[in-house]
Amino acid sequence: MAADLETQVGIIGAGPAGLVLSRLLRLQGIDSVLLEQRSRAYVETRIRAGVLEQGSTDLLIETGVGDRLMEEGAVHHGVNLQFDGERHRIDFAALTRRHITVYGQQEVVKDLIASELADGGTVLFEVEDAAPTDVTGPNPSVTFRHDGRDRELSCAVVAGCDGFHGVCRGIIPHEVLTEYERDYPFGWLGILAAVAPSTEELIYAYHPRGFALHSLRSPELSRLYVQVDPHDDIENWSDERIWSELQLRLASPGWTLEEGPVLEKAVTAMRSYVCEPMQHGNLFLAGDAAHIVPPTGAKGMNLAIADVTVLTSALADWFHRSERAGLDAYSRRCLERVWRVQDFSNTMTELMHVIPAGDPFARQIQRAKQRYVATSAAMQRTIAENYVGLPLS
Ligand code: FAS
Ligand code: PHB
Repeated sequence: MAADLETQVGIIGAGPAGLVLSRLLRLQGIDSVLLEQRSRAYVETRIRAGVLEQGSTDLLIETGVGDRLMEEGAVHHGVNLQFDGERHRIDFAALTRRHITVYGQQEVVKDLIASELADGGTVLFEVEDAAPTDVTGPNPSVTFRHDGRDRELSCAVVAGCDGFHGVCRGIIPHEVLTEYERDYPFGWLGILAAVAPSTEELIYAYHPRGFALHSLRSPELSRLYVQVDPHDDIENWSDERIWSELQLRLASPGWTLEEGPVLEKAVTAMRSYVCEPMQHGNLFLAGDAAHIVPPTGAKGMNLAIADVTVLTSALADWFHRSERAGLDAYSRRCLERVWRVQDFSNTMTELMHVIPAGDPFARQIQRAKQRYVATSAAMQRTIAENYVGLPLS
């Protein structure tokens, strides 16, 4: 089948990684085509992450897709870590002079898709069987089906932005791939509730019954999570049971948690994963296609954005100046940040969760770490600088 579509960069996946990459490439005068398996409505309503590092919001604003983010996003200058009912505020402003913004991932996706289409970009939704071919040869391409037709996208580079369950990582031969994995012995049950947040800043709470998180989405919408067994069935969790656990785990003297109708609820397993390298020939993985972090550090979406800023710089060198050094160093450069973020996400996860059937020694170490967080400015600075995000390279 001859290619019936041609571009410079074929992007598989229209999540944060693929969409930010397409935007950044456009600003570099590099053409791309986005192939997404789901519908536009699905990707624009899929509830996921909620926290943007300052580096991410600065990038979205500087690249012209941050207008609604500036209007509707909530800038936060601190976060609360609570241990056994005692709340400790990590003061981002005093410790880092940087901030975070709470703005749902689906809103970021909406803004990026609108921008891409307004600029005449090519985003094909409901694509089936996308498959990179010849990524180590002279004629890379992506074959796929769309609107009942077999099609082929000819491109110089394929960007695998298709998430953890995508197809691109599988293109890298096993003999060159190293995979690092850690499955946590718990998951998160997350709810979206139609009630005004009971807090102005996020609250991460350790409680003997399990971790809980109070996040936000808007003045009318709250996003909350409780630690559950990773194999627990959402059917076991009535709205009443969820709110009861949240009341117990988030309780703090003089503070009230307001309840409201639960609009959505789901259980998400928690894992860490990294594949090395993140590239093979002219295939480059970015975002969840290459790595997964537990959401305790609020990093998944931000790490995807960091990857594609590195990839864009390397592709600009290659397409504009025929210099391939940046592409050859892509994995190495991304993985430096990936492992820093893995460390932070793992630290936050182990600090805040009840380790099921954990050994008493480990619990004492956890208590000592919690006390250290509560009392040490140095430790609070460490948490603050990682949470707001290290500057994008
Ligand atoms: P994504 O998974 O977002 O996007 C990949 C895209 O590729 C999807 O649209 C998918 O439909 C498409 N795709 C997959 N296979 C394809 C194929 N074969 N052909 C074409 N398209 C294909 N992170 C946080 O920081 N905080 C959170 O609270 C949080 N909650 C999460 C909850 C869930 C249920 C999940 C799964 C993830 C959560 N994450 C969270 C992590 C999440 O935000 C990711 O880090 C972020 O979406 C990464 O973005 P992408 O790499 O673009 O991957
Ligand atoms: C969210 O708002 O969905 C959220 C916030 C912080 C996290 C994870 C999820 O660490």
